[in-house]
Amino acid sequence: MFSFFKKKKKEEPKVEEVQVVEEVQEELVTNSTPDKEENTPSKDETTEEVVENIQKEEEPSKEEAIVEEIIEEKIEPEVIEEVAQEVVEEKIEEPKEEKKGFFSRALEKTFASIKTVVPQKKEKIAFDDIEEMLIEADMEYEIIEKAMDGLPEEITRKQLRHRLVMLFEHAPDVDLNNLPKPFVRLIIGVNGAGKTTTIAKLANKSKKEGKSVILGAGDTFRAAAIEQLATWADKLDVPIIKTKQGHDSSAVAYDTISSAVSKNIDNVIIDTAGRLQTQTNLNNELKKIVKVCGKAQENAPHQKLMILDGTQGNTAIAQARAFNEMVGIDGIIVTKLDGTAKGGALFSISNQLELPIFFVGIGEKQDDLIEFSPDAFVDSLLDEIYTEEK
Ligand SMILES: Nc1nc2c(ncn2[C@@H]2O[C@H](COP(=O)(O)OP(=O)(O)OP(=O)(O)O)[C@@H](O)[C@H]2O)c(=O)[nH]1
Ligand SMILES: [Mg+2]
Repeated sequence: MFSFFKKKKKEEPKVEEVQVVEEVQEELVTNSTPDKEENTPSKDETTEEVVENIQKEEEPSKEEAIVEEIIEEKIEPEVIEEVAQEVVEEKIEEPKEEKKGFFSRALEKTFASIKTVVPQKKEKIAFDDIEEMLIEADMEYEIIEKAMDGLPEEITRKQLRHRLVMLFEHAPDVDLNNLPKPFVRLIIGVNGAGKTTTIAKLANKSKKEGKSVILGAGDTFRAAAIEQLATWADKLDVPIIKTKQGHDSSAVAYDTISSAVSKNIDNVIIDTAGRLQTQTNLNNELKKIVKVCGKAQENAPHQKLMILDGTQGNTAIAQARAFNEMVGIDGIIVTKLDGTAKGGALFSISNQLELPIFFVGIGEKQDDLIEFSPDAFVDSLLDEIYTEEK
């Protein structure tokens, strides 16, 4: 009955991915960069070489050639020098808000809609009411059916808890004690999903954990996007690598990682322009960024994180699936949960995509990011409708 929940074996890499890895490995052997060997990067030269090599390797499509034309200019070294700052280790004050019960506060709207179905806390709740409650919370019906398969007419907290927690079986595939240095995260998603704000939150978290961090302003399509991230970098007092609007975003990614390597920085977080899964040019650009990251550091980006707008509920799944096919996603961050009654979509998002949810965003400020815990999430939901503690 539970075969549905069984964790799928890790998918074999796609042919395209294997080719990219092989190409990058070949390149690393034949063209090892002076950055890594001498710790004294000649940034402009190396970036130019790497980006050019990538361009030569690929036979660009017609559309791609147009994009390349637009973004081909290299980063001016003085721009990089101007913005590269020393890392400040100073810690940001811990948030006062206690962690306990944070989901109840963050998911206020979702829980309010659940309570329209189950207004009174009970020891056992009718099957139909649970089903309706989960529909109200925007959990996909297909998932509800499978999750509730075989449950009795009256369901206890324990029975339901077991089934709901099982939906989040895709635990993060990261050994936190053995992270590469720098640890490179590439942030991707559609327009306005919350990418740039989430980067600020992740950088803030890094600092609070005593880790150094550098940001890469890889959204080079809008000047305002570069400014937005630069403003956050300034506020959080973290270094940022940026370039001018219209310049090559993969070059920014390369320089950010190179800078982190030479300055021994722990974490790299790279922003990207918002894009739809249907925009071929932008998607080719994204593939190129991924490839260039691997040239700057082996296996980078170590995490490709998809940012999903929580207010879109289940409709975000199709987007994420397309991006997953495009570049391979390692995990999800769901934003704007504070402003939606669709919190139940978290179940479907994780289960359908077979990906872990690493964090959820619950506001616009730097501290409004919660590490996602399936247990805490399910327990706070059940606290709203069941009398029993466990
Ligand atoms: N309430 C709330 N607002 C958020 C959250 N995360 C981001 N926002 C807001 O959503 C809007 C878009 O956020 P951005 O970080 O600029 O999104 P983006 O994905 O970088 O957008 P583009 O660069 O235009 O693609 C901003 O007004 C943010 O303040 C969140 O968790 N909760
Ligand atoms: Mg942005």
